[in-house]
Amino acid sequence: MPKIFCFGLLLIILSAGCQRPSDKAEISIAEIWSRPVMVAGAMTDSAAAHRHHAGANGVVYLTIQNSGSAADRLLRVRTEICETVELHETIMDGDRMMMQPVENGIAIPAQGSTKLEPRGRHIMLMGLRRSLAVGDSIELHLDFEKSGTKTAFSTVRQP
Ligand SMILES: [Cu+2]
Repeated sequence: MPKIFCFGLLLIILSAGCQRPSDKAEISIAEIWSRPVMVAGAMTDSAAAHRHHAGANGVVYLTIQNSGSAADRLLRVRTEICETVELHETIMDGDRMMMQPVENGIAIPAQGSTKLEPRGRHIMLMGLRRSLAVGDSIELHLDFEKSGTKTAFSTVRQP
């Protein structure tokens, strides 16, 4: 075997041994659900519904698990079901509960999980294009800083 070939092979074996799985985030989505929302007129006249009910909003709650050894971050969410999507957190203004957009995404710790749940952080579906009925499934594309895009389906159910 030529010397140069042996050296190349050795390099490949060494570099394979040097791979560090510890530097990766391993994201999975669990317990993903949405509240039902009636968008009046959505079934009969979609154009009119769009004009009159563009303000109808939906919500998505979920648990994001990270079995990897690097932290990750949910940056944004995309879906066809509404006009825009925002990441929100719930804050108290005196005894009034309010929502505001989350700055810089939502962190998911290494070897941990982040829960978006009622009265806390959530994914806000702004300007729904149709009603969300119990049993419906909403396709969502979640963009993570390290893990790229994950597709998940939120099931509409009663809280
Ligand atoms: Cu909100």
